Formats: sequence, structure tokens, C-alpha cells
Amino acid sequence: MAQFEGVFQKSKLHPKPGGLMLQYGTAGFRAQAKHLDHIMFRMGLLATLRSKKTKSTIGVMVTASHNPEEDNGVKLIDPMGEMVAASWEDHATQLANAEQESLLTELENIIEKETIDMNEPASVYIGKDTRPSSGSLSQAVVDGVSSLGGKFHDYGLVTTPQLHYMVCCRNTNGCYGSATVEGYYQKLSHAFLQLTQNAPNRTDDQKRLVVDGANGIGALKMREMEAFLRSELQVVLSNDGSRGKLNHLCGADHVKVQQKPPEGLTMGAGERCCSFDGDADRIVYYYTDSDGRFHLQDGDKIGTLISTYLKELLTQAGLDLQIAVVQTAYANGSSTRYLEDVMKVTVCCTKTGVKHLHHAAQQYDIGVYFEANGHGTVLFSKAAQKQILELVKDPNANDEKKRAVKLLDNTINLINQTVGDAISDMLVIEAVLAIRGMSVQDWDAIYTDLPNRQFKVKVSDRCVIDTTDAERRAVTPVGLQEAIDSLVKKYKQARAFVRPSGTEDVVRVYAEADTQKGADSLAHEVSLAVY
Ligand code: 16G
Ligand code: ZN
Repeated sequence: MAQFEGVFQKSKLHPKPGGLMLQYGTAGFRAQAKHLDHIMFRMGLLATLRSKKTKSTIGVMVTASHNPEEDNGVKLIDPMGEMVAASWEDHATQLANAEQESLLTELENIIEKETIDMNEPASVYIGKDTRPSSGSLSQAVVDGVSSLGGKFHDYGLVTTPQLHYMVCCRNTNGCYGSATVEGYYQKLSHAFLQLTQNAPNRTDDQKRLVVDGANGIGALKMREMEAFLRSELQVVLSNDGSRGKLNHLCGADHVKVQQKPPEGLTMGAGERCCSFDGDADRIVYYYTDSDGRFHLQDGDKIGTLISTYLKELLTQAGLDLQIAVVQTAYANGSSTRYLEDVMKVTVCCTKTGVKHLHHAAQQYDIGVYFEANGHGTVLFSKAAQKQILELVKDPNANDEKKRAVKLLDNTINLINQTVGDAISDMLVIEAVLAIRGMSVQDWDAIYTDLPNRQFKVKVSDRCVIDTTDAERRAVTPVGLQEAIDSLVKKYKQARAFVRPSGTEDVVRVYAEADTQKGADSLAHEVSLAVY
């Protein structure tokens, strides 16, 4: 243990409040910022071990995404920019909950279990969002890394997807791009400008987009990026952090859950608007029509728009690649029906949480994944990218093929394949609308959402609910699913499910039906069945 004396001494500066137990959940650790100092130090330690194990750079992002400003959190990023492997989530929880005197034992357990060679070098990339607590918490991560002799690069204020991107660039020796914020802007803006050349006659009105930055890091980064876009996108930035509080009455989560526009944003009738969340890994679009009615284009609509565009390009390019859309139980039934019946694309449903969707999307040539809440991206298999690149270079391809494959190539470069990215997704959506000459209203009209309602139910122990079939059916408690089935039968075009939340101590209830009244009433009845 002598080699860890330095760790032991340093850890005393980041003491764990006795008895506090936290779990590395769907989105890492999340809690009130004041409880997290020891967690950050320990995640610095764990990231260093993970780096030694994988012989790669690992990322540590300090953020609590859409949660209130007083909260904070931390997520580890694996070598290719994806979420940390599930077995290491358990290590994270063990290490986080060890009392001071057993910290070194816990550390050694992990080293032994994972057969880590402590002589390997370690490298950790660190980023943070704009929360007041993020500065000192990311310093605690630095302390953890340094106390184990790891090297670190502190990127300071970055969006979550920017840090994922940086980690991937570093571990692929620059093949994915250069591991700097500037490199990120250059790669994305270059691809965007190439794409918009295919829509030369856009008016200023069509180039204009109102962006709600959730008073967070996304607003800051959007400002930095604007110059790179050379007026091909004219961003009207609201909730830029100069006045309002992070995520308060604004941002993607607020808009999606409340189904209404954010505060602090002026929107003219028919004007295209979008909201980022607090760490800019989610986006939703919306507009109000001339009758003042609010229309939301959530993750399902985004996934549909992008997959339709890609499918069309594949056909034009004559490429035989399988495209699939990955959704969760929350996907609106209309979107699933449209994709399967009209678009004839494969639709696959997974459990909630980005890592599940990401993993499922990796199984296809092209996997488009979006959660209804606006988190998503597109993954292209290595083989698919190779085929596309070969066709770009093919001198015998006719003009239609050439155009389509060039568009595909630039679209790949515009997409952040490591994780959902509000800025990248926004540019993809803007490019697709421009190229296809679609207004936000045309996009909205692709299909009509079934009315739906979500509720949270407080129960004494949410873990008694166990689900199967991608969380669409409850296995326990006995009788619950039968009760839900018989309630659903009372409504038209209805569907409902319950699942224990992975981030809050509640059970979530979702219902949809042919009318809003029906969806509300079904959600209410199902909530009562949960008690
Ligand atoms: C986390 C997940 C998000 C999921 C949400 C569900 C990541 C990066 N984030 O925020 O994808 O939709 O949890 O929360 O995986 P719930 O389990 O409380 O409903
Ligand atoms: Zn987020």
C-alpha cells in the first residue's frame, strides 16, 4: 500500500461525508453539488486506472446536464468517446461509497480484478459545464488523477459531446479530427458549408434560427462557433447565460416535458426555434402556428427526418446499406408506425439510456438513434463508411450518384458519432431542411403525434417494478401488467407502460391514446394501478 500513500493523504482533502451512498446511474453520478467533492476525486482515480487498463485517454465530464443549477454530476468517457463500460460503472459505485479507511483497499481490489499494470502511463481529458460548482469539482478530478501520477488535459468549459469528440480524436490519432475545440468547429462548419452549397437560394429568413441555450455551456459554444458558419446559419441566441439561471424555465428538457416554449425567448409565428439542454447533448425543435398553437419536434421527429433523408441518399447513390432507427418505449406510436409502414425502415426498441441505444445502433450499417427527449446521433459502421468513401472516388459514377454520395460523405463529417450532440444535430437538421427545401411546418407534417402524457409516481420502493421487452411490459409486481392491459383496452390507439426511473426516486408512467383527454385519463388510471 506504500505506493498509494500519496493518494491516501490527498483523499483527506476530499473527505467523504460519512454514510453517504451514491450510485453510478444511467447518466453517471448526479446529486447536489455540495455532496460531490469526494466523488470527483475518486473518479479522477478511477479514470486513471481505466486509462492504464485501456492504454488510452479517458474523459471525465463534470456536469448535471438538465438538472437544476445547484446539482452537479460526473460521467466517464471510454476510449472511442462512448459511455464507460458497464462493469466499470460497478467499480465507480464501489469506489465512491468506500469510507475513508477502506479507500485504498477498494482501489487495490479494482487493480487486482482488472489486472492493471500500474507502470502503464495514464492520460485523462477533463471538461466542465458552466455551473458555479463545476470549477472546484473539476479541480478535485485533477487532484485524483495527479495523486496516481496520471497526466491530464483540462479543457475547461466544453459541452459534453465536445469532450466525447476530443477523447475519440485523441485515441484515433487524429483520424476523427483534431482534439481541440477549434478543430471541432472547423470539422463541423466545413461539412455544414459543403452541404448548404446544395441549397444555394436560401433566403435570410430560411437561414435564421432562434436558439435557446438553456443559459448554459451550449450558448457559450454557439457564440464561439458562429463565425465559422459564415452567415449560412444566422443564429438568434436567447438564454445565453447573461441574465437567467441554468435550465430554469428553459432548455430542451423543460420544453419537452412542459410541451411549451421556454421563457426568455421571443418567437414569431411560424419561426423555427430550438432548445439545447444544460450540457448541450440534447436538442428539440418547435414553432407556434398562426393560431398560437405550439408544435414540438422532439427526438422522434428528428430521427424520422434524418433517417428519411439518409435513406433517400442511399437509394440515389445505389448503395445497399441497411439503415435502422433505434427508439425507446417513449417513442410516439405515430413515429414508429410511419417509419415501419411508410418509410419501410427497420425499427428497434431498447431500454432508456444512451448506452443502450448506442449499442443497438452499432449493429447496423447505419443506425439512427434518438430518444424522444432529443438525445441522439447517427452511427455509420466502418464498412459503410468505406463503401461511401470508395464511391466518392469512383470516376464512373453518374452525376446523381456523385451528388448523393458527396452529401452522404459530408453528412458523416457533420455528425458527432460519439454521442448525441445538440450543436452537431442542429447543423444536420438545418442542412437537411435546406437541401430538401423543407420548412419547419413541412417537417412537422410528416406525421402527427398521438396525444400522450407522462407522470411521475412516488412509491415506497420503486425497485419492486421490474420490466421486460425494452421496458414496455412489467414483470413484477404480479398482476400489474394485467391491470395495465385491461386499462389500455378501454381507449383507442392506446399504449401505456411503467418503469422505475434510473435518475430519480420515482416510477415513470407513460400513456398515449387517440385524444389528449384519453391519454391523460389513461396515464392517471395507470398511476393509480402502480400504488
Ligand atoms: C439519463 C440518460 C437519458 C435518459 C434519462 C432517463 C444518458 C447520457 N442520459 O439522463 O438518456 O433518457 O436518463 O431518465 O444516458 P429516467 O431513468 O429518470 O427516466
Ligand atoms: Zn444533457
